[in-house]
Amino acid sequence: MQTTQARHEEYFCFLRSVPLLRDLPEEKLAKIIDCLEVDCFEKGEYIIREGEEGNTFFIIAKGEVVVTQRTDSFSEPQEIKTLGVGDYFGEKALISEDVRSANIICNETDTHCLVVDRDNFNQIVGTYDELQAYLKEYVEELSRSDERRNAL
Ligand code: WNU
Repeated sequence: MQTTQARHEEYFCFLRSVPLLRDLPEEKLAKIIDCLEVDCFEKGEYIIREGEEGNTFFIIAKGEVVVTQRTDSFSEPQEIKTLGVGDYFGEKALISEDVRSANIICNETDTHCLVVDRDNFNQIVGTYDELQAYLKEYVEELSRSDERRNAL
């Protein structure tokens, strides 16, 4: 069995490798580790569904996901990008206080995501201005690209 300490060290190293979190002080990373859960998905499983309410933020620890979105030009949701280890998603619904704006579909069997709920996300991001400003900016950029592709 893995000890709490070993788990802590493993995630600590991983979170340090995530560009978004790289510069966070050690105690913030420790706090994230204490409050995260790990969810596993199979290929084809929907992790997030466009239009649903969502209260979680995800970081990919293993595997790959695809992002798809409905647009007014096609009947089926269109693939807009793939995300892999160290990438994250689900921040937009939390920051914009809106429903999920795209689908996130598991693209590789045994994909692992670290999941942080809204309260913990707000506590972590809300107390770190640079991170908050960065994410706000990025979410606005996502809204602009949604408009450019005529997302519904
Ligand atoms: C996009 N438009 C929209 C991605 C992840 C993180 C960053 C891009 Cl900082 P949500 C659906 C999630 C959404 C985003 C993610 O899908 N997403 C996009 C787009 O062009 N969403 N509207 N690209 S991947 C990505 C930048 O995380 O958050 O909670 O759920 O709306």
